[in-house]
Amino acid sequence: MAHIIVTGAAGFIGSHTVDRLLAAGHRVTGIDNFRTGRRANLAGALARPGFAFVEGDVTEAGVLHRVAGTGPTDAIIHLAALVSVQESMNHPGLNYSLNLHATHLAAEAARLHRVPRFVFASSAAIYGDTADLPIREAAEKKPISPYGAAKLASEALLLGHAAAYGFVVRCQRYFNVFGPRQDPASPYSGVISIFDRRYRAGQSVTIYGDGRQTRDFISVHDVARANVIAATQPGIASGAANICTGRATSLLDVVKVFAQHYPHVAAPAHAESRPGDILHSRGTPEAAAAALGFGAEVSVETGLGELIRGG
Ligand code: UD2
Repeated sequence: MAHIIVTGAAGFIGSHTVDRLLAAGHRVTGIDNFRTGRRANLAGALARPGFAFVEGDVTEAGVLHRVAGTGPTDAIIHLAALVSVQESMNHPGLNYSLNLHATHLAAEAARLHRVPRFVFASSAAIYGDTADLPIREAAEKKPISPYGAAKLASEALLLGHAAAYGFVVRCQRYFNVFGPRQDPASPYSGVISIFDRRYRAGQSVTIYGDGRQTRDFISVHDVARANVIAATQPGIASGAANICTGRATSLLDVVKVFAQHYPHVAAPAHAESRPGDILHSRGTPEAAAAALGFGAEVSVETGLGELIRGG
């Protein structure tokens, strides 16, 4: 049984990661300031004896330091972040505080308290808009947003710390994550969370463009499993890997699944493509398989079915 600190524990990916760690018998200390995370996401975890929760802001020096100083910690899973690319465009300074400075503070907590493992929520956004698909880890990194830039800078910071101070860092480059608890609040939220909310309300969805654009949609259950492996499996070395399925799913395919479940909802409307929207994104899953023994197991159809049934 390990003790793991999870930052951003009340968030979409954080809360699923916490649930999976607890189910595997680990002890978890979760940190969140509820900026975008929700207490309701931790309802299951808070009822379990292996879970402790600290309400706090990881951009404040001392918060993680204090938590890591309370006893031996086997890993930090750092998921707390400004999660919206659009918000990073509007507020780059806030983005660098949450997505880079907080990484530095978390890395320092790992160094000072001799935490042997560190798992970081990186993103496919570090690659930018590449036409060279599927995206390999060695591809050129050309972020096109403050969000992508901060994630890329955080990777460099962490891998430098890992090499200098002798702990293991895994940078998890998530592709398009979907599943229960994803927040559909903004027009720039993940498309599946927006579609789910609208179909539930009996409202038709809007497809920007012809719907043939594709993404590498990965279930949050697979992402949480990848985090647990990276944090707890023995014999893992530092590095970065795509956390993806390697498969392309079009928006039309996604809508087809929703339409089967909601036959009475009107057909989607089409609108102009979003400026700056990329047509296709898909990653190579081989590096995660080699480094972590991880492969996605939940198909988009299965994951969507679970989401739609209320999961
Ligand atoms: C964005 C972010 C990515 C991540 C992801 C959420 C960028 C560069 N990347 O990527 O980092 O946060 O969102 O999983 O911003 N769409 C519709 N109708 C809608 C909403 C979206 O057709 O109501 C389209 C959208 O124009 C795009 C596709 O669906 O072509 C996927 O959109 P998304 O925002 O879920 O994901 P993505 O890959 O653009």
